[in-house]
Amino acid sequence: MRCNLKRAAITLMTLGLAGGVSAAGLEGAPAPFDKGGVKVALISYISSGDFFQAYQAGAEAQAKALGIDLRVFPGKQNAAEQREQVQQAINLGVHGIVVDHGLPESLGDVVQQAVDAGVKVVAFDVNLNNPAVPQVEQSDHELARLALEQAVKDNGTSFNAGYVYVAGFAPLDRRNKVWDKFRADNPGVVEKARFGNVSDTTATSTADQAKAAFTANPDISVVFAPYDEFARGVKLAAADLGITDRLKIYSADVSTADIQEIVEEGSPWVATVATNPAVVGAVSVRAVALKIAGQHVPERILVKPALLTQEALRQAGVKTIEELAAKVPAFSASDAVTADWIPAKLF
Ligand code: SR1
Repeated sequence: MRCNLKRAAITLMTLGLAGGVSAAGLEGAPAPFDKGGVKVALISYISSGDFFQAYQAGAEAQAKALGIDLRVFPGKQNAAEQREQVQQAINLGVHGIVVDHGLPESLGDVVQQAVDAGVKVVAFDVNLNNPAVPQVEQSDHELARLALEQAVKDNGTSFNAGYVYVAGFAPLDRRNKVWDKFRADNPGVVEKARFGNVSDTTATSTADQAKAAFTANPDISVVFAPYDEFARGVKLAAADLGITDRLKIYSADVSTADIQEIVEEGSPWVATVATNPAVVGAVSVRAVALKIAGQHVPERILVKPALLTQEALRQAGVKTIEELAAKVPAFSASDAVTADWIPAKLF
């Protein structure tokens, strides 16, 4: 199912490309893109799950449109391996590296080695605190704010909540700041349980934790689960315990599989706030391409998310991410880090 999703994303995204790219280079582009042979490494910390597969598909489609030879280093949630992959990429002689998530403490020095070697580096969702490394992110504060505003709209300002969080991941830490402020501003919101897990089995491990949390706290009525794998886990737990009718889940991220889980009858997953991860992957590659071409890239590159409620998705009859992209402009493209020589029309 997930492989099909990725294939569908790539097929869609490679149709209708602006063209002009050949093995010899990209017509009208600055050096080194005019001659071709540009190598970029995409080094991920996590590769499993819909978000990261779609992100990679978007990066691959944008790389193809730019004539970039993109080397993908699959993430296995292994910080030591990700470090080594940065070193391998430097040794391969890549022009650029996109670092997708990871732990800043294990990446800082090797990324500096890459920068010192003249490699252009862009980070997605990992704070490397390096002025030479622009950061791509999804406006995580806005994302969390929109989800929590919807929770208040549906449930008022007094409810018992479950919260899914794992510290150390930049997007989750940014969303957590909004959760902390939200609770301070709304003393009627009580965090009864906090749990979470990020691994290659995030959803099922989170489900086990959620079951324990719901059993110990049967009065939880709202769960803030700001990562789609967390939301899937919570939904699984609620179904196993037979409590879907007294729970509402607010999340981040969206995929075709998520849309199906949200709109299905009786689903407790009532809202998510999301970007199209394929668009974020494309933005990351454009950012590194601009840096390789010696052009200006802002320090922070934001891709704005949109609120998707269960009600709105059902009303619109949207069943897939492609249908969503056709209806919500932000899901088909971003105007972040573009240039007239970059083919950016990916859908
Ligand atoms: C473990 S971090 C997971 C998050 O990374 C991306 O920012 C996605 O939005 C996902 O929620």
